[in-house]
Amino acid sequence: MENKLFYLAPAKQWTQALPLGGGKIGAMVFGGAKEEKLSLNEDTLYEGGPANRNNPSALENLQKIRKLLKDGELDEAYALTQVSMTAVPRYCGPYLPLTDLFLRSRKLLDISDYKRELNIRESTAKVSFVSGGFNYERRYYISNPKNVLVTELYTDSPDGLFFDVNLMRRPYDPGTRLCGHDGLLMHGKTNGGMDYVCALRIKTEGGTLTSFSDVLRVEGAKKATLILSAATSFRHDDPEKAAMDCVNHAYELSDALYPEHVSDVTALYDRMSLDLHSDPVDLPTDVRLENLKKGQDDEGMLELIFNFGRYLLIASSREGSMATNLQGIWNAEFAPSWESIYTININTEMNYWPACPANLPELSFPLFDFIEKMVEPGRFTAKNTYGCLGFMAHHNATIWGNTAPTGAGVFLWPFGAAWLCLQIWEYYEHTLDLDFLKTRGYPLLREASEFFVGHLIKDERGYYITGLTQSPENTYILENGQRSTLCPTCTMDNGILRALFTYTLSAAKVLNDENELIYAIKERLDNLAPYEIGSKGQLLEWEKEYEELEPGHRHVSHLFGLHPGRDISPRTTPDLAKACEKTLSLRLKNGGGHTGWSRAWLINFYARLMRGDDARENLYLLLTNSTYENLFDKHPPFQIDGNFGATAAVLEMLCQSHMGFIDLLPALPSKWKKGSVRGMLLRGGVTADISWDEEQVSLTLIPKVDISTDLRYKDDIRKLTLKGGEKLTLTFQK
Ligand code: FUC
Repeated sequence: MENKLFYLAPAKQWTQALPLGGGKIGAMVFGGAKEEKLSLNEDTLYEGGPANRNNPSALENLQKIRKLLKDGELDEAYALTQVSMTAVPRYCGPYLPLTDLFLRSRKLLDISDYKRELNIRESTAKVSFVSGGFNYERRYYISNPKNVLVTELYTDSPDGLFFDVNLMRRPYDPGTRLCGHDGLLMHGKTNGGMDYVCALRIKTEGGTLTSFSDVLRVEGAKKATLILSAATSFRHDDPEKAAMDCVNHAYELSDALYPEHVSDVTALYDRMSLDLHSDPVDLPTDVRLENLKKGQDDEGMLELIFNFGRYLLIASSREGSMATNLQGIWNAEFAPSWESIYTININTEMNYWPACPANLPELSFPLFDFIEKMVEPGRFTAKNTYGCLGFMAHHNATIWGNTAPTGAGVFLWPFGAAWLCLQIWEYYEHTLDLDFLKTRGYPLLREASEFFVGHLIKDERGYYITGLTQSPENTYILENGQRSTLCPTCTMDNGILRALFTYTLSAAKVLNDENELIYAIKERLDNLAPYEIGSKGQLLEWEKEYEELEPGHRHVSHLFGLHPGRDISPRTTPDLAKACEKTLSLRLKNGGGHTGWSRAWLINFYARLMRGDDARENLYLLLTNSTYENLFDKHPPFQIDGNFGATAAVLEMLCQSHMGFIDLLPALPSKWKKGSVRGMLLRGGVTADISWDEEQVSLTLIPKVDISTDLRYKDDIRKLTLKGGEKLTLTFQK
């Protein structure tokens, strides 16, 4: 069980620093002995606001653009979308850093025995070193229940601790002032008008606490505790009060804070565990990563990257927090790549792939809150851009639920809300939370489907298509040389529509909802184009076989039906599964999998194709090519989706339940001779513990309610009737 990252030197770069998160507050701990820096975030601090960016010319040009695309006039179609459909203004404001906390130690001598570690089970960072023959220790954590970052400093030196603290962040340092005799308060305002506040208080044992204009100075204390919180006007009318209240409350609690924090996070983290029976390796994490690059096997690192994804979700997606953006909640740049907002043509969805199977289903709620934020703007866009009912979103969104087509190149993709809504059904299937489905989930699914009922048109083959879409984010080339990402239809459209319609209909059945809309959804579902196989044996990405501009493109959108969709499986559609294998090998041959998230998706594909050795090999490639020293996923730059995608993929390798039966160890790599996974959550509300060695596989299932299901291990198929709350253990010969 690998639950620790450790290093023998402070971080020099942000991607070496240790991430901490309490859902709303995020911190990156650099760990310098003499100069410590914590790079801070607050999850609502974004530039911009809830603007209506829908292009008023969109609707009147929609049919023209559809016709141009149908006629192969790709350049003209593209030019018209650029002026008539793209959002005004085109881009959304970025997610912003909050500030940095600096802690400058004084009177330290030479430093030795330095260690910096992150315990991901307890969500706690530690720094320790020796100076002048005495021990110095720091402990850092972010309490979700109290919404505070706590930094505790301790020394056994009889002289005590000497350090200065301030909050400062160039280039837009909003300015900090003193607050009382032991506090600092930083106020700022974004260009969009959002107020933000960071508040800090220091508590000391012994010594003195003095202040300069924007600096607190501790001298001679045996122990010191820094308590910090932050808030913005996105959530609070009075962010200063909100932040100060959290700090003051935590200040009074002192010793009770840490145990509360540990039980809060371990209650989530300990729900499951993975053991690959790896040999223990007592080397720093960065050294282990280097060893992997030299070709060494270290399955412990696979355990660690798996657990790290669970850790990051617990740290960044908690009740009442924002949904995780491209960087979760961690961002140090004022102009981050892709604004570090929500790219919803795979990235945000991937963030939530592990939530249910890793037995953290309730961590999906920030995503559901986010989808609900999109409903009003998404109805407006549906009506004013497409002339349809329902709600929809394009490929980008902000915390204000922007649904207008953002950006210039790849924006006109109408499936953002549809794909996000699939998590609703995943959540319901894993938890059987009927109340949620009825009051929140189903209305969203139904309205997302309603948009497409109105929006789809029939093509000459008699199939429903959108008539204006893209296969994210690949470019096809016509024989006349015109090229575009825009197209009348593509394979991914049908994959998402099949999933959306099927889940909506399943939910309607559970809730006994039957009406005209439900019949219409069914009719659309029955008239979607089938999958096609191309001349190379590959799954076609578009309705015809076109030349692709980038045959190694990082997106593999047409394989949506294999994962996360459920149309294709080696168990039920072996020919299509073969075509998916071929597609993957073509992509990889042409340089595919080069971004972290793309590699993570490949691993999920291989798991669904039941190719365990390929899945494992790609996990190693993710670690060697696309992982920073602090284990953050590397696009580059840092993008968190690959972390979450990797965790989800490991679970897909061990047990699947998406095809209506339990598929035990479907993609077990041959090198994983012995191992176990405990506490995995399957669809049907079943918790599974699996262990295996070279002779035998053992499975224990605990269902929430009575259910009947088929269970499959290789070709051994059994019918099971499970009693709610009762354990059933089965064994199989390996
Ligand atoms: C999509 C991807 C990019 C990147 C961006 C945030 O556009 O194609 O690789 O992940 O989202």
